[in-house]
Amino acid sequence: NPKAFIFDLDGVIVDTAKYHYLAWQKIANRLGIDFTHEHNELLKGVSRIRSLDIILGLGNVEASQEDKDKWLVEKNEDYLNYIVNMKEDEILPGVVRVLQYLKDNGQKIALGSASKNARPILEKVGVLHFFDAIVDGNDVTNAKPDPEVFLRAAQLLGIPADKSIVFEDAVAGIQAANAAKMVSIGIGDATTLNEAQYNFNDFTEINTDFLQTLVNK
Ligand code: G16
Ligand code: MG
Repeated sequence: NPKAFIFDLDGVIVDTAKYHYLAWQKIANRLGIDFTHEHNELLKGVSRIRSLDIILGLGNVEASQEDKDKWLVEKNEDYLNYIVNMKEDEILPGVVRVLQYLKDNGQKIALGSASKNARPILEKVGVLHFFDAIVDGNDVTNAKPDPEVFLRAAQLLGIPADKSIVFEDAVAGIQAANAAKMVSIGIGDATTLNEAQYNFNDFTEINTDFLQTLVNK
């Protein structure tokens, strides 16, 4: 019986945070808001709308809904200009090997992301064909740490939650996986992601023995 392997996008498969940062910075600069790399960390795994509110909060800027809607569109258009230039070499180290191993061993693979741009990004970096299901920011009403995105992914794959494994780089994503009663695997700083059941700095540290253990669990 196959297991469901569910991947977050930003910070797990690709580092799109740097493009989000550049696009948000243009909006922030125009509004006179100091928006640093450290501030950008607060936006990881957070929805687009919530990200704008956080940035406006940093500068104590109040804005009308009309202005906010306009900035959200501008930000995304700018972000997409970076995305169209993404290349296959922007896939994070070890990811393709893990996807290929799971595929070769008959496992089910899904994406569980907050991004509304998930499909074009997966296509751009050439891994879209690995995914049996994609659940992204267009499909869910409750953001991580709510488990909705991962539960929906497992459901689409026809695999029970307790036979599902989640790879995540954000604290809220690990909490969502735990709330779904799935195996949570933190990718990144183990201290930050200490709520995860397993921790790795990146996918190069995940060997086939470990993957096989997950498959046999
Ligand atoms: C990603 C990023 C967030 C971004 C969100 C929405 O989440 O980490 O910074 O705000 O997607 O992205 P978009 O503006 O493309 O809809 P994830 O869940 O893939 O880590
Ligand atoms: Mg992420």
